[in-house]
Order: sequence, then structure tokens, then C-alpha cells
Amino acid sequence: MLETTLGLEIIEVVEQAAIASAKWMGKGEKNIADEVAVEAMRERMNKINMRGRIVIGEGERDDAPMLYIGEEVGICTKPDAANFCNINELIEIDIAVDPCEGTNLVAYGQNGSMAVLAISEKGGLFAAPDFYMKKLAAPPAAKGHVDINKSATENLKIIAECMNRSIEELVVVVMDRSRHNDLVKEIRQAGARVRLISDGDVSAAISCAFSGSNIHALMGIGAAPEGVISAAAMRCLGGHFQGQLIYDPEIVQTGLIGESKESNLERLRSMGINNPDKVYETEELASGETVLFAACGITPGTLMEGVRFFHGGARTQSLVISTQSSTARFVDTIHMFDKPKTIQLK
Ligand code: VTB
Repeated sequence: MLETTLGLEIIEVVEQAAIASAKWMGKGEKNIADEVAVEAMRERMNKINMRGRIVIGEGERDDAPMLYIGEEVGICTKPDAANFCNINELIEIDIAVDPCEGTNLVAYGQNGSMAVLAISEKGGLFAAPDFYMKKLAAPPAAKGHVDINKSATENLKIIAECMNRSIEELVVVVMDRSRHNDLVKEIRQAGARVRLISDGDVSAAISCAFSGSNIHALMGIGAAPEGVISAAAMRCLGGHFQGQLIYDPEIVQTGLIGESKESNLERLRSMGINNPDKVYETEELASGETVLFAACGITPGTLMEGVRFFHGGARTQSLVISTQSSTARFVDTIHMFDKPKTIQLK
């Protein structure tokens, strides 16, 4: 039900966000590249016949004018919704969005940015705090065999075994941050090859589930909300994903993560997270019975093309997956901004 009603529309949601953001590609303006994506995503989302609530978005209501956590989206959340929606029949859904995942990548014209969202029934997505998360993603063959509590070396041995190849044949994506210096050393020592990325670990995590992507693991610390979105995709694809919240600013070294370890722990407790060191499994981060995930490339990436503009239009490539279908649907769309005209194939 969730899938049939929303499947096609959420493709348009990510497409519109990607097109808006791609107009700012290479302009060195990461905040604008993000803002326009947020606006476009919200506008399209509000045309969908649904009762949605943002659980992962642009931040708390006071800091984010749009797509803030708790914001209601969809036609059927309007005050007069009863006049045009069959409210009792529509299930309430939770939505995690990242309209411009990899704002720096867009601003500097680099590969790997995309517009993404995940949807589930109410309560089906972990409302992660705006903290960091230690992540481990691996291919479906290694699911449940690797473990974030094991060392990188041990996990690489396991992945190699599960994939019937040598460690030298594995590529691990790690975010290029000083906090990962030891991790990178260890991976190289174990024999695997490292792909350092400046941003965009959602794309890296999902790529592990696609054979042919030449990415076999994602290791290291990125943002927690992005971890939930990655987990949602991995739920649909059967890949391995585990996450553990990181609340100690000293471990992260870069970025904002509250004032101190103690104040962060206090914040977690106030959110009802009493075991801050818990390792979250994919099925806990994206626990819903039905989970849908959609992404559209903004700049070119491992899985999707970026937005390509031409006179009077643009072409996009998106990916839609869900727990209800065993398909990974890549959607290639030509958007005509002007009235219908010749559609160019190549
Ligand atoms: C992480 C990563 C994201 O930004 O949030 C990163 O998960 C920011 O990390 O994919 P730092 O604070 O260490 O710079 C992204 O790369 C892009 O949003």
C-alpha cells in the first residue's frame, strides 16, 4: 500500500531536489545548494496524498525553517484535509530526508552528491540525534558475519571469505578525516585498498550492496542521521549496516558535536537513549515493516548519473528500492521545463 501509492511520487521528490541543487553545482555556495534542494523537496512532498512527518531533516524547528524535525508534510496534514483526504484510511508515515547529501560536493562540482529520502510507517525509522555515528557497511554476502565490534582487520578477513576473494581485492571507503588515521593505516596493513572520500558516506554505504560498484565496505565515523538513511537503504537491499553513536567530541575531532562528552550524554538521556554505546543493527535503525528509499544523483556518482541540463530541460537518474519488492529500480527521467518539445535520446 505504502509502496504502490508513494513509489512514483517519491521519485519526483528526489528528482526535483536534485535538479534545484544541481543548478548551484560548482558555484562554491554550499548553503544555497542545500536550501534550494530543501525548498524543492518540500514543495513536491506537500503535493502528495499522504500524512507524513519528518523524523530526520534539516534540524530542530528553531534552526531550520523547512523540513525541520516534527514538520508535517503531505496534502493530508493540512487543517482542512478531511475535505479531500480519506484521513482514517491513510496510514501515518515517518520520513527521513537529506535533500542535498554532500553539500560541499555540489558546491565544488565533485562526484557523489545526491538527494535522498527514506519512508516508513510511523515509528519505523530511528530518530537519530544530530550526533556522529561509527558505521560499518558491507555487502549482503557478509551480512551478520562482520561486526562493528571486531577490528577492521578481522572484518576484512570475513568480507574476503564471504566474497570468495582475497583481502587485496577489496576496496574500503573511509571519510578523509584525521580521526581515521589509525583506521586507514590498519586497513592498508591488512592488505585492502582505501578510497578516501571528502563527503557523502550514504552513497558509499549503499554502494556496498551493489556488486560491480567496486566498493566492498564503508568504515569510520560520519553523521548519525545519514546513518539511518543508509540503514533504510540497506534494509531494502539486504546489505550489512551497523551504527554506534559517537558523543565524545575528542573522538570526532572535526565538526560540531555539542560542548562536551558529559553534556552530550545528558542530551542523549533526555532523548530516552540510556545506553549511549549501543550498537544499532540495520533492523533497529530502520525497523518499519515497510521501508522505502529513493535517491537521485546531483553530481555523478558510483550508482547514478548526476543531473544533466540541456536547452529547455534536464535529465536525471534515480534509484528506488523498498522492502516490499525485490527490485532496484533505476529511473532515467527527461524533464522538460518548457512546453513539450523534441525529446532527445542522447
Ligand atoms: C558526514 C557524512 C556526510 O558530511 O556527516 C559529513 O556522514 C560531515 O563530517 O555524508 P564532518 O563533520 O567530519 O566534516 C557528509 O559527508 C555530507 O553531508
